[in-house]
Amino acid sequence: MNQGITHGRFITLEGGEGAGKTTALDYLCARLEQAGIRVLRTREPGGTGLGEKVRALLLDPDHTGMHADTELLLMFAARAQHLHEVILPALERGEWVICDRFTDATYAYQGGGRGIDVQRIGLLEDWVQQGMQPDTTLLFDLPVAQGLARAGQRGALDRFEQEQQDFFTRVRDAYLARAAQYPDRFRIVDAGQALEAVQQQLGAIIDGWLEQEQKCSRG
Ligand code: Z5A
Repeated sequence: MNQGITHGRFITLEGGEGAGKTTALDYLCARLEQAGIRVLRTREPGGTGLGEKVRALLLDPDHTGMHADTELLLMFAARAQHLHEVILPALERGEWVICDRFTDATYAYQGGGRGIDVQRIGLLEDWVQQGMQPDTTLLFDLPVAQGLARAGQRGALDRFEQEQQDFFTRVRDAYLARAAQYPDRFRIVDAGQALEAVQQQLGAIIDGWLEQEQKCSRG
């Protein structure tokens, strides 16, 4: 995290529906813990008692009339609590925080998907995060139809999953635009491949992180 805190690492996982983030989190956390790194696994929206209640409000398919601004503000309300209660304290303890979605999801879903002006999102980002950004963001990218087919095998759809394919196409485009805008922070994972091939890509990324850690600890 680049706000003067030099210990701990803040890694976020992003992607469209069914991209395999949750599956990848198990693998990532296990590999890092095997290497002796203290890992805190969390998610957005959610990650705190209060945030999980906000998540339930956001995903509830009964809330068909939720205004896009309400959705945006609820995302950042949950994020403020998550940052102060969980993420920042863990980084200060030297832990690696691995978070399933963060603010890039807001740019992708509320910006790309809902069409909210990115400058308005940026105002809230500055207010809540005060310059704080993830160290690394892994973008799990795959064709929209492939992701929807994977996610569709899970039964009842939440409020976001009920959106149409063009919504998810805008989400994917917005994610790819973010990755192009911040190439130093983003790593794109080809999530359309079979699980083993995805894990190979992740393995190479993790090896790179561990090498960096060794160099830092040697001074
Ligand atoms: N949201 C937002 O709008 N704005 C914001 O700022 C934030 C979030 C933070 C909840 O997120 C919603 O919140 C989300 C965006 C919005 N919208 N939706 N929907 P979420 O992350 O909790 O929910 P999700 O995106 O629906 O997660 P997901 O669909 O579960 O995707 P995933 O975690 O990336 O996938 P997965 O569960 O690991 O895998 C899905 C299935 O595919 C599962 O059966 C796996 O076994 C299978 N899978 C995984 N990898 C593979 C490979 N490589 N091959 C074949 N099958 C695979």
